[in-house]
Amino acid sequence: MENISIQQFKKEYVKKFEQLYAYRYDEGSSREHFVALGELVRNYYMNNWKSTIDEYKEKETKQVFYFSMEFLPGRMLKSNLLNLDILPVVEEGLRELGLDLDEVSMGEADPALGNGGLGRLASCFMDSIASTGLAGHGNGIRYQYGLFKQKFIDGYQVELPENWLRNGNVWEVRKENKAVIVRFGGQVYMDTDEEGNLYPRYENTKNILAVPYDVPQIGYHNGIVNNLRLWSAEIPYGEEYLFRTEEERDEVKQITEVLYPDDSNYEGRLLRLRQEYFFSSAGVQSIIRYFKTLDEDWSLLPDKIAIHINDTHPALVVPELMRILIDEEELTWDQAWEITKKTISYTNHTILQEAMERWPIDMLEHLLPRIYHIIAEINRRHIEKKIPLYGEELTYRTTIIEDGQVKMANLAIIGSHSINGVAKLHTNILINETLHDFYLMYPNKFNNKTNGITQRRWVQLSNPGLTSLLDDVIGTDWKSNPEELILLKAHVDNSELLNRLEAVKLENKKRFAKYVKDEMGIEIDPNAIFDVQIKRLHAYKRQLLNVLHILDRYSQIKENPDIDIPKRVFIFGAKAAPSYHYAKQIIKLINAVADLVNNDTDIKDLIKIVFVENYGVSLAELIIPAADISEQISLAGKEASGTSNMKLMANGALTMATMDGATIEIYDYVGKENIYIFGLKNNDVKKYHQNQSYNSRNIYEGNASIKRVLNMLVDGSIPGIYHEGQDIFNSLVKFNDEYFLLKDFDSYIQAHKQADKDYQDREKWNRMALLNVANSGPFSSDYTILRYADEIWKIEPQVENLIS
Ligand code: 26W
Repeated sequence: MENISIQQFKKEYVKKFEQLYAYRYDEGSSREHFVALGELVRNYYMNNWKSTIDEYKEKETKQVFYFSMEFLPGRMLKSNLLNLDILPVVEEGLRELGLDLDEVSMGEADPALGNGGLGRLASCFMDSIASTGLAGHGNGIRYQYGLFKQKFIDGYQVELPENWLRNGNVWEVRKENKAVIVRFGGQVYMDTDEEGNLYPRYENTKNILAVPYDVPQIGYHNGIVNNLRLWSAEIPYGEEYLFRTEEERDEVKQITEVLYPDDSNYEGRLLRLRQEYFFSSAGVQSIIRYFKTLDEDWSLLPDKIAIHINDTHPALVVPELMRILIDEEELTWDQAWEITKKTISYTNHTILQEAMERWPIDMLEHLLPRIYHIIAEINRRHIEKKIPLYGEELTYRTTIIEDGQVKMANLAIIGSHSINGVAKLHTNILINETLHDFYLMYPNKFNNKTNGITQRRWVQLSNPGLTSLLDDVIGTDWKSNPEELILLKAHVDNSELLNRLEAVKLENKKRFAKYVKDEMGIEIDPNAIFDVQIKRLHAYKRQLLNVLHILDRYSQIKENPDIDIPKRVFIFGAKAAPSYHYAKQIIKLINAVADLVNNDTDIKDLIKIVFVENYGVSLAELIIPAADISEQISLAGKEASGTSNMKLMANGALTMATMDGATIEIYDYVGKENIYIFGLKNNDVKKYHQNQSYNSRNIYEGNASIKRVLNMLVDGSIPGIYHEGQDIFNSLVKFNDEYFLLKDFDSYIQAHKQADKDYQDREKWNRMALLNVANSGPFSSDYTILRYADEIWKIEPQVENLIS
C-alpha cells in the first residue's frame, strides 16, 4: 500500500476508534483497540483485495484452490501489518498514543481451526502463496468452535469449548450473494430425457445453504491479496418451513459447529462425512461458477484451475467434480474423468494406518447417493481398465471399495494427477511400502514436497531480537529470500556476534519465564537449558521417552546432589485427542512428574518442568524463540515431516532427534556436528518388525537405569499418579513397547549428556545455534510452495518474484 505517515495514522486511528465506540480512545480495552485497529487496517487492503481478484479474472490467470479441513492462521493483526509494510508506522503511532501494539494484538482471538501440523502447514502455505505472488486461495470450514481449550485439573486434561467468534471476526467478509446449495440424503433415480440422455432425479433431499466468509491473505510487500474462503452452514432463505423440528434445525447448525479434535484416529462419524462433503461441494461449486464466467471450453478447466487436497479429508472433490461435469454440464464420462484427474492433486500427511480414512458404504450411500454411484463407477472402470495391464492381484489391492468400505486415499490417488509426501523419507516410505502398489501403476504421479514454514511469522514477528541481529549482520535480503541466511556462516567465528546471539536468546527466555511465572506461578531460571517438545500428544511422537529421561536425570541428581550439570527446564505443550486414553494418561504423568520435581528442594532447581496449558499457535510464538533444544524424537519412520523442527531450528535451537521426517533433511544441511542424533533408523525398525525380534522385557530386565526409571512408575515414587503408572509400565514392558522407547533410551540419554557438556561451552553452543539459523533458509515454505506451483499446479508468480 502507499505510504502512510505516523501523523496520518494516529489521526485516522483516533477517528476510527471514536466512531466505533463513541467514547475517548484512551478509555478503550485491548479488545476494543484491536477491533478499531482491525477495522482501520481493512481500509488499507480492501482495494488491493478487489483488484487482485479482478485482475486474475481479467487475465484469466490460472488459479489454485487449496482445500483443507483445517487452517491454523494464528492471530492475523501483526502479520497483516507486516505484509502491508506498515508495521513500524502502526507500532510507533500507537506508542505515541500511549498504546502498545503487543497488548492490542492480544485482543484478537487465535482461530484454532485445526489440530496440528496439517492445519498450520495450510496457513504457512496461504501466506507463501500470496507472498510469492501466486494466484491461489484456500477453501475450508468456518467452524463456530475451534479446537477445544485445554485445562489441567488435578493434572488431567479437561476440554472446554473454544468460542473464538464470541466477539466477531474483523477480518472476515460474509458473502451471502456467493452462497451455494449443498444437497444431502434423499433418493436419486436415473431418468431419461426426450433426447434419450440419462439424468438424475432427486427426491426428499435436504438442501443446506453454504455461505462463504472470505478472509484476506495478504502477500508480503507485493500488493497481492488472495482469498481464504470458509463456509458456514445455514437453512436456505425461505425454506425454514422444511426444517420444522428443533432436531432438523440443529442438524444444519451442527455441520459447521465444531472441529473434530482428533488427528490420530479415523472416526467413521456421519457428522464428519457431512462436513467433508459440505465444504468440498461448496468449494467445487463456486469454482465452477467462476469458470463458467470465463466462457471457455470445459476441456480448458485444468488450464485455468488447479484443486489441491490437503490429505484425504476433501477427497470427495473427485466425485463432486465428476457429478457436476456429467449431471449438470452434460459432459461424457470420459471427458469428465480426464478433466477431473488433470485438475486435482493430493498430499498425503500420514502413514499411520489408523489415521487413514475409510467410509462404510452404507453411510456414504445413504448420505450421498449420487456421489456413491459415481465412486462405485470410478472403481468399476478402474478395475476393468487395470486388470489387463497389471493382473487381478495387483489391481484388487488398489480398489477404492473393499470390505464394505470406501478407501479415501485410493480415491484420491486414482482421481488425481499427483500425489506427494511431505519429506524425503516419508515419500520414500509411501513409494516403497505403504502405496507401493499404486506406485507400480502410476510411477509418474508420485513426488516429494518437503514441508516448509514461513519465516515472516516464525522469525520476523515472533523473534524481533533475532530479526534485527540478522538485519545488522547480513542485511535484509533474507526476508524475501531466506536462503540468504547462509551468509551468516561467514561470521561463525565472530565472538561478538555469538555473544549477541546469546543475549537475544536470553531476552526471549526471560520473556517466556515471565509468562510462566505470571500464568503458572513457576519460577524458572533463564540461564537454564530450555528443552522444548511442542506437538500433539501421540504415542509415536514419544513424549514418554522425554519423561523417562527426566526421571533418569532426577534419580541421578538425587543420588549425587553435587553433580556438575547445567540446569534444565523441560517445556511441554501438547493436546491429546479427547478420546485418546493413553495420550491423556501421559499428560497426567507429565503433570505428576512436574509436581514431584518442581517441589523437590533437594535437587536445587537442576530440573524444572513446565507443561503449558492450551498449546497453540500463539504459545508457539512465545516458546520457540526461547528454546535451546528442540525435541524431535518420534520413532524413525513414523513422523511424516514435522514442522516445529524447522521453526525451532530457524530460531537457533539445537535439534535432539531421531532420523525421521524432515529432520533428516535438517541433519543434511547443518551437518552432524550441529545436531544431536540418536536411536534406531527406519531400516533398523523395519528389521525388528520383519524378524519379530524385539523384546522389551529383556531390555527392562537387563538395563539397570531403565529398570529403575520404569519401576518409579509403579512403586509410588511419583505421588499423584494411580493406575496411569501401571498402564504405562505395561505398555512398555508387558505389551512389548510398540514404539521402541526402551531400545532408544540409552542413546537418547547419551545425546543429552553431550548436550549438557556442549552447553557449558558457551562459545561452542552459540556457534552451533548460529549454524542452525544459517541453514534454516531452505525450509522456507516460499520455496516449498514455488515447487508445488511449478511441478504440480503449473502456475507462475503474477508479480515480479521477490525470490531470485
Ligand atoms: C481423520 C483424522 C485425522 C485428522 C488429521 C488423521 C490425520 C490428520 C492429519 C493428517 C495429521 C497431521 O496433522 N499430520 C501431520 O502433518 C504435518 C504436515 O504435513 C506433518 O509435518 C506431520 O509430521 C504430520 O503428523
